[in-house]
Amino acid sequence: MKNVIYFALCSFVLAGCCKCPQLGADGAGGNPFGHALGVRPFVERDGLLVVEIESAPLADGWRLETEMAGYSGDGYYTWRGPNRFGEPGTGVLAYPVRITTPGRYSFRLHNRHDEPDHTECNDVYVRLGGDEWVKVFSHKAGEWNWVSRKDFGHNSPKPNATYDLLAGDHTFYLSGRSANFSIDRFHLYLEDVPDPRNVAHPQSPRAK
Ligand SMILES: [Ca+2]
Repeated sequence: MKNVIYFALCSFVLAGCCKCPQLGADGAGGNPFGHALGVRPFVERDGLLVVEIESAPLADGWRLETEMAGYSGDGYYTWRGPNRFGEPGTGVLAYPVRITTPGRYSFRLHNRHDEPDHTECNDVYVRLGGDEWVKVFSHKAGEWNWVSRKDFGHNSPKPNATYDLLAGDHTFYLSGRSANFSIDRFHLYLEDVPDPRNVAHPQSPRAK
């Protein structure tokens, strides 16, 4: 009996509890270190930094799409690989940034998912430099939105995503987690920045 329970538990964990429909298994592999090396960083100005997701080369499992209006830039990336619950580091996208004003930055992903159950298919992994991967999720479904909360597990606080950043260069990494989750751009901003989540903000310039 104990073995049966163990097998059932393993199957549940391996399959993930998400009901997201999945396409194929093309999310496997990819460059685990992203493409940040040799890429000029985006430069923060006046406490705001704006980066289009599609500024990074596509990694396995992500697709550049344009079907859902409301995005900015040339499109958005959708995770078309399989669910990667408990498996960060697949389809790594790398975004080098240069901070000139140190402080506590809010991190917001302009994102969308259309799963009727807003608790499903709603997340991606985020990592700053060599830190741990953290699941960042949005509970809003059916529209582009900026909800970006860190999830440290069941019964843990789920705060809005923030990062304490020193002046200098950093790299943010994203990797696929939930099938069909779409990401368009991200903003990093200090508390006193006016209208910080407006998609009309242009992408930040790259360092010379
Ligand atoms: Ca975009």
